[in-house]
Amino acid sequence: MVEGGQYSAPLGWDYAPLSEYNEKYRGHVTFWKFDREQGRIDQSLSFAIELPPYWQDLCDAGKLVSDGWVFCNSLNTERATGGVEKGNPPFEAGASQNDTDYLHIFNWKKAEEVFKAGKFETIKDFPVISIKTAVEEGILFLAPEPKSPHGVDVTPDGKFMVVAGKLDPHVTIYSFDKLQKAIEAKKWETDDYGIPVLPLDDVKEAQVELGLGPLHTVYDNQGYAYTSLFLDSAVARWTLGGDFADKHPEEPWTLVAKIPVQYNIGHITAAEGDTVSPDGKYVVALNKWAIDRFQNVGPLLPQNFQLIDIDNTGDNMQVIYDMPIGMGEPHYVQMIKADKLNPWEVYPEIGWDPETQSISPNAVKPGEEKVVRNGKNVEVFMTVVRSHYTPEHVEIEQGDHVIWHLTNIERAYDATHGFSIPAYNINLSLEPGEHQTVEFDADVPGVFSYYCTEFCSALHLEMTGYFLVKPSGSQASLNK
Ligand SMILES: [Cu+2]
Repeated sequence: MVEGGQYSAPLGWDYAPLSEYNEKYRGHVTFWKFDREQGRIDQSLSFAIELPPYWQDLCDAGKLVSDGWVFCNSLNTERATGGVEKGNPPFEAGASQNDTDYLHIFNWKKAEEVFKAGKFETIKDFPVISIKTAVEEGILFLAPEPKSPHGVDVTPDGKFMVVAGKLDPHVTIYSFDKLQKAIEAKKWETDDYGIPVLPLDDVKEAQVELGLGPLHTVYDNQGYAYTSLFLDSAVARWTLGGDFADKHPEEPWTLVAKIPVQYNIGHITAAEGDTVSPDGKYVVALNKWAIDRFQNVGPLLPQNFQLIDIDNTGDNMQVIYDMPIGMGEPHYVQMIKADKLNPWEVYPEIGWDPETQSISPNAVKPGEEKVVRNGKNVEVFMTVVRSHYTPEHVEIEQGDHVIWHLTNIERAYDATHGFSIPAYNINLSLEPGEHQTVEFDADVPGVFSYYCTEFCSALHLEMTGYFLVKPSGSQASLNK
């Protein structure tokens, strides 16, 4: 997994004044090893690459022919350091002076070899390949890209990298083949840090003028690309070239149609559009603003998803569904075929602990419910089923330490129960077969209802019990 560092700073969170920005501040990209078997990041096989203090942003991995390579955008190659309050140009102006920023091109497979050969420094316990090593080993190259880019998106065949510069009305398409030829030809200048900069004209395949504020690009199965246009509030459909040129009737690298969305689209997703075999049919526009699209229910407006039917050629795209979402801007969405999901309907066995993915040793069987006291420790073993808890009375003393085991013994699909003791801030959801244990000190005396928080049957309100906490004995109170 590849992670751009975004804003530059001295590596390892060291201090350095902004006057030493060029020398001491650095960008970086981190390559996290993902262990598929464990479903976890393996930090022992992860490393970073030191980069100039440009702001490395989004990345996309190569695939098929470009497998083993990674492409990352950057902005603020001007190395502006802000300080509007001191009379300096604000970041937004200082970082937008140049016509181009740098596409960062990494040979990550080679970087992994260099890392495994021990050619790195360790900064705060994390391995970092230096710029110098990355250049010497042929891991890192730059190419100019239109100013203030955001999305870099590799085409389904892995042969092209599409970059959208927010302040340029075009998308720029790089050819992986041309990048390789330019690298082999070693015809380059270098940036201030000695990194090869491949000439744009040598590596560019095409530029397509789409409109204002292009951000991100996704793909369908008919050789079309779809780019979000932030300022136009539109989705642009355009044609891919290369091997895709036979899939559609239009000229390659041509704008075919634009469909308006409401309002200001940011990210965009297509059905399996990031893969080597996109599904086509649908695109979702992830809109950053909703403005007057929905009823005003207060200053925080919803954001907005719009589903676009793209299952037809030419300019017949249609917005077919409009959905407000009550959260901040989602930054990535993947649309995958539902038949790829194969979730459990209920947990595999009664007493299942979802955290250990096994039957809990404290799982409670029907007929074996009990309350066990051991000094000040009280363990409750409880079953949960429509529509009662067993036991329905749990009586303890103030100051007891309570370990409460709950097993939902349901085997019916969707038969979820809740368990709540609000005064003790306890609130569980127990899916069919699930086991949970909660542990707390019963420091507040009184009578507390515990009850189910899922409407599980006509007698759901009757699914309750009493948790009785007797005040500490009068003798104990006198002793205080
Ligand atoms: Cu219930």
